[in-house]
Amino acid sequence: MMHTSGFATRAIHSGYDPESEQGALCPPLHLTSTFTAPTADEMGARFAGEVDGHFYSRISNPTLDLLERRMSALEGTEAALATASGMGAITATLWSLLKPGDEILVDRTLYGCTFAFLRHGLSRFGIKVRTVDMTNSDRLIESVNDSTKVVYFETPANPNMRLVDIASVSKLAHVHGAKVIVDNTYATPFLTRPVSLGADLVIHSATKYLGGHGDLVAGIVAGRTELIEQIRLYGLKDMTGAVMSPFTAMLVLRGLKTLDLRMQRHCSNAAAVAAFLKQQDQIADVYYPGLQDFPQHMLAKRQMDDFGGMIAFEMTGGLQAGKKLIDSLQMIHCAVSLGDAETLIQHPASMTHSTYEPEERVEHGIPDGLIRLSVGLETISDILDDLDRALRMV
Ligand code: 3LM
Repeated sequence: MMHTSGFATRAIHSGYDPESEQGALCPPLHLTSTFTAPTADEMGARFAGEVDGHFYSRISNPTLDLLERRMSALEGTEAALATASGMGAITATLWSLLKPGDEILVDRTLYGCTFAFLRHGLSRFGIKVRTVDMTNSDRLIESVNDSTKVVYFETPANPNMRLVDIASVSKLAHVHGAKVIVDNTYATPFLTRPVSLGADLVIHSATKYLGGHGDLVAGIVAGRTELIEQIRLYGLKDMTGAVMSPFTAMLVLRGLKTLDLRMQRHCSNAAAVAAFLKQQDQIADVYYPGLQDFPQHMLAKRQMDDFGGMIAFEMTGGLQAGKKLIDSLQMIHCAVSLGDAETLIQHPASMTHSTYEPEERVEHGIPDGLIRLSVGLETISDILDDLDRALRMV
């Protein structure tokens, strides 16, 4: 029943019946590392997976279970897995699905630490990492082949906002038997449900919009039960141990209750900020999928229910002007991370994407002058006033 309810209803109710917890409106927090069983046979059967039941919180915990059910209801997947961070979700997933000799094909632009993991993690262990511009379908067709086991991308991509067509990339990857993994952190399931468009797995940094209040670090993977259980039992339990704490799960559950409301405000505030930036002489380019002249505006309309809260832009005065702008803002803080109530601004080349070498940044579409803005939930006139005042000082 719940899977067919509206998005906000699922974010508030799905997977929890207060009657099962003495009527408690809010689900209890299960702070326990281990679980007891009445007999040795029963505990053995739980370990063997012959019966349901918790036995240790690195494998499962009721508070995490609820978050996992709720995330699968929002992403429209059979199952989900909670992890200690977005990087925990990415590493547990990729360590589980790839072995030496396999190939992973990734999009040109990725979050800095994801890129660093491919280099310092997977590549060092005999997994071939290949990069392609997934916005170019001819290049993509040439690049996928039968050794490709995983196709991995972000849409919109952090930090430059490029979009990847989930349906067409999934179709092509599946011809070669590759699994498609989409990092849906920027869009959230409120805007895009990658599995409904053909992807196999969805990854989130729940630190961002899902938590939504800048008070936690967390990750999620969602997809088919068979894949999620493989990631839980190998990537998470044995390889990374990147388990979410029940405290964090409770905070993410609280955040999810307002995801629908918050995303609406993030989107309307960001649309207004993008339109404002577009009119400023000191700004050369604004990258926001909702702008009519955004190169992939039509794809954004097909694949996203609205255009999100993230903006990237370049100033006519280049990096120095961008830094001056950041330093001149009063309400808007200079900080990495995104999706919080507070509007945040940062410089990808020296911060979130400093894991790329300078020449790699050019190749991967991250110009030195690019500035990233995570538009928050403040009163829109205050955000615009702060930007306007700071732009006059540049
Ligand atoms: C950032 N991003 O400011 P955690 N996938 C995407 C992300 O943006 C991130 C992760 C995964 C930022 C973090 S940079 C030092 C701060 C698209 C994180 C990783 O492990 O939960 O941080 O998620 O862009």
